[in-house]
Amino acid sequence: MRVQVAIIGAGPAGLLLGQLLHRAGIDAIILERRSADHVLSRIRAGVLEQGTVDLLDEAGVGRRLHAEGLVHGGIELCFDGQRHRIDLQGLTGKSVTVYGQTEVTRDLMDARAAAGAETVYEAEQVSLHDFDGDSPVVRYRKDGVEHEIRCDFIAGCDGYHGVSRASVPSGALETYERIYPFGWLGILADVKPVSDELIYANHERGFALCSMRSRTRSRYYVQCSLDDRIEDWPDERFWEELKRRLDHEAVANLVTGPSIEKSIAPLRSFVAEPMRFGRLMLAGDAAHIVPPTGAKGLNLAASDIHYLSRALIDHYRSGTMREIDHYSARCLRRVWKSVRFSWWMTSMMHRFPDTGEFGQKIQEAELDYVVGSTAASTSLAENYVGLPFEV
Ligand code: FAS
Ligand code: PHB
Repeated sequence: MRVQVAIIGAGPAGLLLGQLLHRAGIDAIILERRSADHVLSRIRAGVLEQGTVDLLDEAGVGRRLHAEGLVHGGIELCFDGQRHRIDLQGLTGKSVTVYGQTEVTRDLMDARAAAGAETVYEAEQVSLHDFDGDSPVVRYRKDGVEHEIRCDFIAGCDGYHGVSRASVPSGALETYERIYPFGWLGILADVKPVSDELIYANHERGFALCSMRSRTRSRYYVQCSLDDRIEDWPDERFWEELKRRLDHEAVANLVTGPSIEKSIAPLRSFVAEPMRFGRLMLAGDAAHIVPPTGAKGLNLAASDIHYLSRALIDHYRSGTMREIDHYSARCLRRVWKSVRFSWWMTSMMHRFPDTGEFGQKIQEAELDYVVGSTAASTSLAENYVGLPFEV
């Protein structure tokens, strides 16, 4: 089999790239290790930057997003028992849209099926070959049969644990990593959200986040120990701990109920440089990971696909590699700014083992400065709504 682009991974990065290439008349196949149902079962991101919304519109999958997504003009920071609103819209002229990654993925899967573009689910033993030359090859097994795909380019959209970055000779990669000494315990519950906008809470007991998926489905997180297991956190304990980290008004308004999903996610910052090796380009979590505090992971994947789709389209229209040659540097400039913001928000909002009483006072002073300074609030706001896609 021969295609122009072989995409590894049917998460948001791979599906969005497939959709943008299809609309440009470029032939791409997607190979996904898991089943479509498994991919859709993952509960992940919830906040979309305006740039991501615009890209989904460009991909022709914005209808449900605009019908069901919740446009938020602000977020709230809760510390020292008080909530303070950051006016994203007033400070930047931009908003964010609350619309779950699961729904983004579903919309992209539906569009790809409607277009008749091929996705091979449950593709086993995917392997990448000869991407340092002009004729890369991808091999995989499906239902016990070996397959080989010849292509012009491979897009490694297979996440942090994927095969793409692992296929790059180790000497060709520089990696940067910071692992955080805590995790996020998240639950999904069909209860009314505690507030109209997201609440990020700093508390001496640890971080908490009040988010949502709709006006009737809430998403909550509390910082937890990396030693914790799901069974250590029955619903009752979760709700009591969340209340201890929120302000009085939020506690009074909190509607609790049975969790329909519960998971613990470790937090890390990770970047692999460069993001291109010959005719293999990495995108999304395959190249970088951020702690979810800044709501950047999914949006950075979309950012990479903004650059990668334009570079591939330019190649097939111009016959040159001029945009592909700039792909990695363009992505990394925006990636590192998002990595910095996510690290900064995580450092300001969480309880570290060495935070102590002095560290708690410093965090509260920083938060007090941020909410009291137009310059500092604007800096947080313009990073949160998403920095521009630079050319
Ligand atoms: P993904 O990991 O989503 O997709 C990669 C795909 O490749 C997967 O479907 C995988 O099955 C497939 N794959 C892997 N290896 C393969 C192989 N060898 N062959 C074929 N296919 C292979 N981001 C936020 O912005 N906000 C959040 O709140 C948030 N919460 C998160 C919670 C958790 C537990 C995790 C793990 C991540 C969270 N993220 C969050 C980040 C997350 O949303 C990612 O940034 C986003 O999924 C990135 O999309 P992709 O790059 O497509 O990678
Ligand atoms: C979510 O709704 O899952 C969410 C929202 C904002 C974040 C992280 C997670 O910063």
